[in-house]
Parts: sequence; C-alpha cells; structure tokens
Amino acid sequence: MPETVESVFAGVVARNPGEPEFHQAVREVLESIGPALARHPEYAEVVERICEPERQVIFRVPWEDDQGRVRVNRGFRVEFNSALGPFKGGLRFHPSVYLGIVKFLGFEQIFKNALTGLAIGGGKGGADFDPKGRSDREVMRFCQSFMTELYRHIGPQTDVPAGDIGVGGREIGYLFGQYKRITNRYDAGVLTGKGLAYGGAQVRREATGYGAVFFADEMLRQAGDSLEGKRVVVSGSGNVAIYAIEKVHQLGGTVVACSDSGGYVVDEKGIDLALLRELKEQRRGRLAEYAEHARNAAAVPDRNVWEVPCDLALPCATQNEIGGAEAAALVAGGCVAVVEGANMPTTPEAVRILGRAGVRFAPGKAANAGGVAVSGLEMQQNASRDTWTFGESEQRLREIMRDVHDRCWATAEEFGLPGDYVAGANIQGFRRVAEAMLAHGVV
Ligand code: NDP
Ligand code: 2IT
Repeated sequence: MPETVESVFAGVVARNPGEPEFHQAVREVLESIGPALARHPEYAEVVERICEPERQVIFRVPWEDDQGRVRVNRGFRVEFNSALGPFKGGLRFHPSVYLGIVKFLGFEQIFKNALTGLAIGGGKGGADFDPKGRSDREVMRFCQSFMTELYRHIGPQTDVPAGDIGVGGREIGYLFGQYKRITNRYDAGVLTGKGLAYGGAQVRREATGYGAVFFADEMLRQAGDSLEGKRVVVSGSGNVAIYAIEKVHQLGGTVVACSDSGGYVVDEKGIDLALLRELKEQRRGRLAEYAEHARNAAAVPDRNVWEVPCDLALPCATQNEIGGAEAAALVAGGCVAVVEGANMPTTPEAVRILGRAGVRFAPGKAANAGGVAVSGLEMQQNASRDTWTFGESEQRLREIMRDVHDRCWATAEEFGLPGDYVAGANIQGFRRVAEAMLAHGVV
C-alpha cells in the first residue's frame, strides 16, 4: 500500500472499531489501487471519502411472533456511494448481521456496481433477524415492520434494495406490499428481485448463479480451457448456489457436492436439481434430507465442503468460508480455479495460497455482479413499463458478464499484472467511481 493510502486505512480502522469484515474489504481494495494512483495522482483526493458511507441508518424493528410475544431486531441501511446512480444493493436477514457486515457488503457493492457498466451506486442493508424456523406470517410481520421505517429512506431515484442471504422472492413481496401501502404509490422500481406477477424481471432469480458460471466460463476460455467435463463443488444451497448448479450442468460440468450451514452432501452423478429446489425453495428444509431421497448420495454433517476434491470451486454461501486450511485442501485436490459467487468468501490468506499454487481466482465483486446487473435491467424495465423475454434477458446477462470479465482482464494487463483479476476488478471499479466523484466536486 502506498504511504498516503496506508494512513487512510489506519484512519478507517480507528474510526470503525470492531468491524473486521469492513476493514478486510477496504484493505483489499486499497492494496490494489496503488498503480492507478501512481498514474492518476488526482484520484488520491477521493480515497478517504470513498471509505466513508454517505449515510447510515440504524433502526428498531419490533414485531410479534405467533405466540403473541413481542420481539425486537435491529435494522440497517448503509447508503455508501451515489456517484454513479441511486444507492443499490441487497438486504440480508441473518443473525450474524451487524453494522460491520452491512458496511463491508456496501463497500464491495460500490465497485461491483461500477464494473457492470450500469448507472447504479452502492449500498446494503439488512437485519439481525433469523428467518429459520419462522412461519410465513412471522416473516410477513417482520418485513412489514422493517419497511415501516425503511420506506422513508428509499425510492426508485434514491435507493433501491433487493435480496441477499435470507431475503428472496417471498420477503421482497412482503416488503413491496408494505411500501406500496404506506406510500400510496406503485413505485415498481423501488425494489428489485420482485415476482414476475408484479414488476419482476425474467432471469433476476437466476442471475447471480448463472452470472458466476458465465464468468467462470470466460475465465477458463481465456486459459484455453472450458467447463466441459469439469468436476465442480459449490458451497451453499440457496439462491446463488442453486442457479450456479443449474448453469454448470447446462454447460457440461458436473456439480458433485453442495452444502448448507449443517454440512454438505456428495452426489457423484451430479446434484439432482429438482430435488434440491424442492427441499430448499419449497420446503425450506435442511440439506441433509437430500441424502434420504437420492440414492447413492451421502450427507456429511458438520464438515466443510471444501474437503471434496474438484477442478472448479464456486463458493456461494457466505464471507470467509475458504480460509488457509480450505485453500490448501483445494490445491491438494487439484482445483484449477476458484470463482466467488458469494461476497468475500475467500480470506486474504487463502487468496495468497491459491495464487502461489497457480489457481485462477475471480473475486466476487466481478464474478457475482450478474445479480445486481439484472437488477439494473429490472429497473430499466420498470422505468419504461416494459418486459423482456427470458431469452433476451439471459443474453444481456451473458454479454454483461463477458464485459465484466474483459474489463478486469484488460485493466490487469494495462497495469502490468496479467491474470490478476483482483487488481483488475478493484482498479477498474475504483477508477470509474473516482472519475465521477471528481467531476461532482467535494460533496
Ligand atoms: P440464501 O439465503 O439464498 O442462501 C445462503 C446459503 O448459504 C444457504 O445455503 C445457507 O445455509 C448458507 N449460509 C449462509 N450463511 C452461512 C453461514 N454463516 N455459515 C454457513 N452457511 C451459510 O442467500 P444467497 O444465495 O442469496 O447468497 C449467498 C451469497 O451470495 C452471499 O454471500 C450473498 O451476499 C451473495 N450474493 C447474493 C446475490 C443475490 O442476488 N442473492 C448477489 C450477489 C452476491 P443455511 O440455509 O443453512 O443458513
Ligand atoms: O450482493 C449483491 O450484489 C446482491 N445481493 C444483489 C444486489 C441487488 O441490488 O440486486
């Protein structure tokens, strides 16, 4: 890190104590942008500002459970950067959510959104609410209470939330219904990831998983390789994981294992997607049940899926799930590429281990940008009161992922770091935002 940036980072740590995930995300970007600052000293002016959110909202979310007991959670929305467009980013409902998680995700989102080439700024939100084991009605009451505060801060031109961990189609529906009721406005563009019945876009549900696999395909192609015949391991079994598995199978690879927080399952002939979707999307059950229904599949409780040997690893669960030991296991198992479907699933130590072993590595802010990119397309369709077909939308996603890949690749080459997708993504994302911030003056 150059000296000026080092002092900005020290300031970030001092001003945001007890938020290690946020520090980790900031460090990774600041460590990458040295070459861009050397060429454009004028960018130095925005470095400190870009690490400070424009606005942070923290609020009480009271709700009543099915037994009539009053519960209280904490809600967040961090509006990080609006230089390129309205704040844009998901909402996460998970018991581990606190301000540091929301800030790390919001910070990543700035550069990810810039990489898509669309006019969207960066933000993130959520709550420390645990949807596991909650009835539909409890989830509905929680979402209504959450929106009863959030509605003041969002809008199609201001801030446009979407889903993330624990927030899918069901939750977006309840959130939208409450927003519409409180504001008396049918602002379809205030949220993305909506159902197809009321303003949602084709391919948004599939977009993050499909996009990550399109990115993997581009990366392998660049190396003269392909997905055909690849043995793939995916972590998680939620929205991103399910559609990553579907696209890997469509492109000729085989996903032999996936996981949830209770452990993993191995199915050597390929994960049965119909069964997985029934278990996870319909019944919202535990993954271990998969092995009760699939012959020859095995459930491995309480173990880490990265011990399963593979050619390609797609972490699609959560942050810091691949540490040093997991990276070493991947290398030992013959893995040639790691493509992040989740946000920051690979620790800095793990990235170093993979790099030393020559494993190709695609950071989430590039590889999982397909989700927010199709959210951008949903906003376009809402603004023009238009709907596009599945085919057209998937084609746009494919083109956007190819562009994101090519921008990262070309930027890394431009700065003498061929094949370094982390540097390529961070420099390219940063410079697009920095140019806009400089043009806007000190605001
Ligand atoms: P879901 O809630 O649909 O699924 C999350 C999956 O990851 C579940 O299988 C869950 O297991 C597992 N998981 C979550 N947290 C943990 C944890 N702390 N430990 C172990 N397993 C965990 O979320 P998504 O699929 O939407 O999100 C997955 C990742 O992708 C996140 O990092 C998210 O930020 C990122 N992402 C999501 C996008 C989207 O459009 N949805 C876009 C870009 C990135 P269990 O059910 O047992 O908790
Ligand atoms: O991390 C992410 O990019 C998301 N959760 C999706 C954000 C969005 O606005 O679609």
